[in-house]
Amino acid sequence: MLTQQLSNKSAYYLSLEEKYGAHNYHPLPVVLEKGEGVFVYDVDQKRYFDFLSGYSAVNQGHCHPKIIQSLIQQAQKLTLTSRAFYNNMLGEYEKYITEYFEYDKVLPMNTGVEGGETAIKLARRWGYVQKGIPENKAKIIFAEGNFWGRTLAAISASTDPSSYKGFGPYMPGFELVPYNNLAALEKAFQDKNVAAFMVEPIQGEAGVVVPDEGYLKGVRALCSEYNVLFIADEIQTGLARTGKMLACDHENVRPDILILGKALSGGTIPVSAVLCDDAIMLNIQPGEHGSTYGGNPLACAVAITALQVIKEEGMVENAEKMGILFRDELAKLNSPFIQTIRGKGLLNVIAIQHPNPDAAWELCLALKENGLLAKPTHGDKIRFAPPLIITASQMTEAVKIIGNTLQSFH
Ligand code: PXG
Repeated sequence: MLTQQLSNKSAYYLSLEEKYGAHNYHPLPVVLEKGEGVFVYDVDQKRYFDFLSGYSAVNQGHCHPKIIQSLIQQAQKLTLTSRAFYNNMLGEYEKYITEYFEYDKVLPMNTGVEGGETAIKLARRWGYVQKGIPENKAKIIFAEGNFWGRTLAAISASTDPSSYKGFGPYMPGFELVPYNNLAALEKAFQDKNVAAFMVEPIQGEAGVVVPDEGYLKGVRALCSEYNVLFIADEIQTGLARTGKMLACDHENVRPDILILGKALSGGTIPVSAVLCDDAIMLNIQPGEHGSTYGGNPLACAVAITALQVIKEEGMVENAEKMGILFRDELAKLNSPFIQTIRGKGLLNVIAIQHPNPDAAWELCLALKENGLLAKPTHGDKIRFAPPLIITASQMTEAVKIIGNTLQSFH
């Protein structure tokens, strides 16, 4: 067993979590203590390529110097006021992010799932006030295989039993349609009480499911035709991850409500944002929604810099280029264990074909031994999503590690 190679130090930290922490995760047995750019280091100073990037929270690379500098500078000045008072960072951030993404307004939150909740509240309110949906009748449509977090509303929309099973009762007013199926969506839209369709432009947790070309354009057209809001959950796909600033940009569509999170703070603190135009945003009045930490000055300072460096350092272009290099090099390995390679930009996944049902997990353990961290998902898949600052020579070295690991894999 590869896990037997754990150092005493690592074993100690594992045992602490085992004894004192809830058992709600099943991590790879590696204990990290430092991160720098595309690399992380364990407690024994072993270096690894990080090919998970905190599920795309660390797009800008670990401990990006400029982001950390903003974090430190603002932390020494003012961190939280609550929204009971104004602060000198929130307005600047609101101006910056709304101009960056070309929406009238932003509503700042913290975690991704709160962004999702906020988007749905905005859509329901818009449905009642603007669309004329009768009270308490608003419906929100989701796509099967969606993942947007762990709150009761999020799991109520989930089709994954490990998310929802045993946590009922569930949120009413939610409906599901198959992903990547415009006919089913149009059918669902026949109901006049539908306020919104919330969808990931590429489904991340479902296993990097890329819809057919034209799907997002079709969603946009149907939403416009039936007066339904198009909510794009770009928490994982946004901020340059897929080789465009937003995954919706691949089809040049503009959602009515855009949700961002994760890399909005470059992996430092939880920062999420919901963006939309006045006709939607201004239906919520003072006191009707908020969060203690939402829009705190520390988050605002960090988010401005996290967005700045994406543009300054050309991360969109690099993600696109390195993604192509990665998929090409991986295909060249010609490994009998790789069944499929798919993805966009630096959000990629491979499906493993192997008689052993635990092969993907075993392979990730072997990759770890060889200095590359990735996490299996849905049994047979492995996601590869390094920070977007990865260079061509680093990518080549990383693919070599994957190739060598596959070669000695049985
Ligand atoms: N939307 C998408 C598309 C996501 O991938 C969320 C919303 C929720 O974000 P927060 O910040 O609330 O986790 C995600 C989160 C986990 C886990 O451990 C979550 C994600 C990916 C992997 C693991 O719950 N994505």
